[in-house]
Amino acid sequence: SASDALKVGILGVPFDKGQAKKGVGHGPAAIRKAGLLERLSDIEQKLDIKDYGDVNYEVPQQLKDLDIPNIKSYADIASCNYQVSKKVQEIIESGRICVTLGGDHSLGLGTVDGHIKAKDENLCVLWIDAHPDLNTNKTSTSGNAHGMPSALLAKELSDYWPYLPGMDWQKPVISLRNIAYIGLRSVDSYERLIIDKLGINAFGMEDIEIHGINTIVELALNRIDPVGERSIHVSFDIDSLDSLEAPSTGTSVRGGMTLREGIHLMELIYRTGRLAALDLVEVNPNIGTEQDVNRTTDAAIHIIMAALGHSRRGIRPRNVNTLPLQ
Ligand code: EXY
Ligand code: MN
Ligand code: MN
Ligand code: MN
Repeated sequence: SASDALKVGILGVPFDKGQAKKGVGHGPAAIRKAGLLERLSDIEQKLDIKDYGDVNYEVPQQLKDLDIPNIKSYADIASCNYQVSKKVQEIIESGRICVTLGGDHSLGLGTVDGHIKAKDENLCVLWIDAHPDLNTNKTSTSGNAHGMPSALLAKELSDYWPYLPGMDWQKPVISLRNIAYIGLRSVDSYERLIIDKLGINAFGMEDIEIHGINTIVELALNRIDPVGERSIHVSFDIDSLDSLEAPSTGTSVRGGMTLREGIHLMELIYRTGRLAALDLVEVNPNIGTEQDVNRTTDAAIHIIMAALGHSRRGIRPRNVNTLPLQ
């Protein structure tokens, strides 16, 4: 019946200004075109899906000529994330799990902010990524905002930022104690300093190697949600997966998670019953061959299916005990 259906909202964010490679703005269209909605309608967990389309934004006049040192396209970052935050808040408040399709990872600022506002800060964040995205505009060597969202969100780092006009909506912020990273293997030197100094929950590929993904997810959840009552936000950067699994992404790093590990991780999250928001970001259909793009969008869809209750075991038909023998 419709009453046991899981309520889901899909939101596209065709945003590409947090980094230099243009195609990532086509990520939402590529994931939809690969059949996301059709494949979700096929899983055994019944879903009540509402597609909210894509986020639009305009840069307000007073931000137009603004430059913040070493944050490229700052006005776009601030303006787009404001709209993303409002949409995500609305979707979560309407009782739906918000699945946001990116777009580059700078949009994680808006999705986590919207979730914070919808749940009065009672949330925790799993940041699944090859990178911790913990640079400020003072530590970044690229000036790319997709390497900065967790530092923009973090309470502990707020004193390290200059005043950011057009970001007044972006508060309160989350404590890094409530964030865990999984899949890290490309960490800049100042990011490493922050992680060590603040004792951040950071699980790299080496930890997955030693303990296995099942244990790492349990450890991460125990750290950020010890009582098991928080709303869970998963910000899944497709580059957490190995380059062979997800070649069509802008900052690919070899030696990453297998799709099997990614799926298992999401199955564990689904089973908590507390997933409220999932970002699937950094799919760039302009990178690689057609086969690379198909492989990458297919991986993204598998991750989303697992998060929403698809089981690889298959299910038996309801109320049927015999095989249809002729
Ligand atoms: N740490 C590097 C930088 O800040 O430029 C690379 C960041 C890549 C971020 C990708 C999306 O996760
Ligand atoms: Mn294009
Ligand atoms: Mn990222
Ligand atoms: Mn990344």
